Parts: sequence; C-alpha cells; structure tokens
Amino acid sequence: MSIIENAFDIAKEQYHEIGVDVEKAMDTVSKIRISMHCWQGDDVSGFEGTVGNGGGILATGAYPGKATTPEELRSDVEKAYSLIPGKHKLNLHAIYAETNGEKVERNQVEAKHFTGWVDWAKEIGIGLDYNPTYFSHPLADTNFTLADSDKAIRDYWIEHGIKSREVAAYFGDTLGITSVMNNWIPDGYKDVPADRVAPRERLIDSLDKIFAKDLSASNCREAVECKLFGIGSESYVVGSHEFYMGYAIKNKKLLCLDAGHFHPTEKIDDKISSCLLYLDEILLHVSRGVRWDSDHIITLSDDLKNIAYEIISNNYQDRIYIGLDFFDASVNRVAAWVIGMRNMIKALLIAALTPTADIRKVELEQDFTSRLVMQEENKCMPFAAVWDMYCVRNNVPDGINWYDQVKDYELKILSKRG
Ligand code: RNT
Ligand code: ZN
Repeated sequence: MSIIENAFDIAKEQYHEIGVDVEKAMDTVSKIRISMHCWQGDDVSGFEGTVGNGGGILATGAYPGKATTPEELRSDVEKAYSLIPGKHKLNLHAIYAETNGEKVERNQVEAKHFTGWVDWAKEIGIGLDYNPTYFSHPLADTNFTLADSDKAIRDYWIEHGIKSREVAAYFGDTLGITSVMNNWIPDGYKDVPADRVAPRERLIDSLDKIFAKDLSASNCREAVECKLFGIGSESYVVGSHEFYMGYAIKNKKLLCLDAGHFHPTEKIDDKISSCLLYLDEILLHVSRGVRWDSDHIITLSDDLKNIAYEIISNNYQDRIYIGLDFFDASVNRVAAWVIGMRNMIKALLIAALTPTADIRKVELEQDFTSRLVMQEENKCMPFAAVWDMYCVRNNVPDGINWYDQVKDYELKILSKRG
C-alpha cells in the first residue's frame, strides 16, 4: 500500500467520525467544471496585434515564454489541464479569434473565427465560454464603449455584443456544454463626473439592443460584470454593482461577481446568497485583489475557501458558474493556471468535507461557542490526504509533483519562444 493510500484510509476514517462522507465529497467536486481563463496564457494580448490599449486591462511582469499563436496557447492550456484534476472549460475572449492573418474588425468577429477552438475543444472534451472584448482597441481609448456619448462608437460596440452572443450560442450548442458569455466594459471616468446618470442610461439602452434577440433556446447564458473602479476609471464606473444587479434582475441575466471588483474589505462570498435570492444564476470571476484590482493568482486563502463554502454548503453548484480571472505576467504562466485551478478545486473539496449540517445545527440552537470550536477544529482535518487521492484518481500528479512537469515544459518549449 502506498503512503497516499494509507494516509487516505486514515483520513477517511477521521472524516467518517465527524459524519463526513469522503467519497461523496469527491464525487460532488468532480462534477464541477471550472472555466479556466485563456488570457493568463498571454497577458490578455490576443492575436489581433497591437491596436490600442484603452480599457484599463494591465498585466504586469515580463516572464519569458508567453504564447503568441493559437497553437502555442492551446499547447500551454493542454499542459496545464494535464496537471489539473477533472474536466473543465476554457474561457475565450473575442481577441482570440483565428482570422488567418486577415484584419477583422471587432464588430465583425463571429462564430466562423472560432471553429479551430471548437474542433479542439471537442477533441479534448472541454466546454468553451466567451467574452466580447470591449477594451484594448482604439475605440475604447477614451475609456468608454457601450456608454460612450458618441452614437457611432456605441453602435460599433453594440454590434460586437450582438455578434458575440451568436458565438456563445454556437459554443454551447455545438459542444453540448453550457457556454457563458460575460460582458465587461471599462466605461468610466478617471475624475469626478458632472453627470453620473446619462452614461448609465446610455448603457441600459446599449445592453437592451445587444440582448434584443431571444436566444433562450440556445445552450448559453449571458452575464454582466460589475466593478467599483479600474485603471483610468478611479472616480466613476458606469457599470457599478447596483447598476448591474438591477439590470440582471430586470432582464434575467446573470450577474458576474469578480472578487477584485469591490472595496478591499468587501468580499464576494457574502454577496452570493443575497444575489441568488433574486437571480436564478450567477457567474463568479474568482480573482485576488491586492490593495487594488490587481488580478493576482488565487491562493488557498480564507477568501477563496469562503467562496467555495457558500457554493457547496448551499448546493449552489447548478446555479453558479465558476470562472477564474487573473493575469500575472511575472511568473511561469502555465504554473499560474495550475496553481489557480488546483486551488479552486482544493477550496471546493475542503467545503465538501465540512460537517456543515452539524455546524448549522448548533448555530440554530444559538450555541455560538460550539460553532466556533467546530469551525476551527475543522481547519486541522487531514484534507491533504483526500486531495492527494483525488489527484491520483484523476491521473494527475499529487502534491508538488506537478511542478517538475512545468519546469520541463518551460525548458523544452517555453524557453525556445522568441
Ligand atoms: C476586468 C474584468 C474582466 C477582465 C477579463 C479579461 O476588470 O475583471 O473580467 O478581467 O474579461
Ligand atoms: Zn473579471
């Protein structure tokens, strides 16, 4: 018997003693597909070539070896997936369209530019999500897109939004795995606005135009992502939390909660239960803000564990789409994906291994001492033994053993890139 099997058997017994079914916990987690964001692989560059940098998206760092072609990106993604337990999804942006060197305007990007991605996704058994790219473009240089005061600019981005819905529907219908299209726009002011209302009215009008056609028969969902502030929109963001919460409820859209988009001490785990009392489904962008919306790689922090707890303890797996959203250009990008994805899965597994029913029982009895004792003791349960077995059963390396493979890939592949 291996050390891993041994440790697992003991852990299973210990969890059994506190009423937790380890096999059931592993099974619950194995059914969750996490949307891995392609943009960690190339610092949100895409394949259009440099076309302006409006929109406040900024990856910092100069680690060598980033992907610059669809083939390189797919190869890096596959490497990462081979080290992450379970079957997941890949989240694409419009800037990852394959146009064979032809210049295609954003408002002309459509399903046919993604057949390469879809064929590949089918081959490796993953789903695809999608995002219109309303940034890194000359028509976003003023930091305004769908809420711009210039109708021509709004119309351009509205067209992009409309075409993007068709791409997401194509992904979902062709692959048979629900595709989520997320709308995030950078629109906002660096300094204090004189009019906070008009841009929001324009945004409602633009969104209504984008969502005019009924796509409910397609296997896709549509989300709107709120934000407190961004680079270049420090004083005012058109698409604030209240704005999109209202829009999503009224128009039956998903609200996207990004962990880095609120005040530094404001956490999204506490928002989930409230949102889901008013919305059927939501999308999460799991990220890690450090002081500002910095999009750091997610670590196995309390914040992350609390998010996972809200999902699992309330059985929200079918109502919450989990996507990751960070971009760190200062470390090996494949490692960044693997660390983030494995942490997300670990957090879900920890949540599934929590004796929630018992803790909720003492809470209901207003025995808050017992609640705290149980919560704290739970932190020392032998989670790692279950995690290692989860990796082994999913044919991926346990513990730190995945890292040698990334280093080897860097040596043989990444370091050879121009
Ligand atoms: C930006 C939003 C948005 C982007 C991605 C690339 O603040 O979080 O989700 O990070 O679409
Ligand atoms: Zn986000």
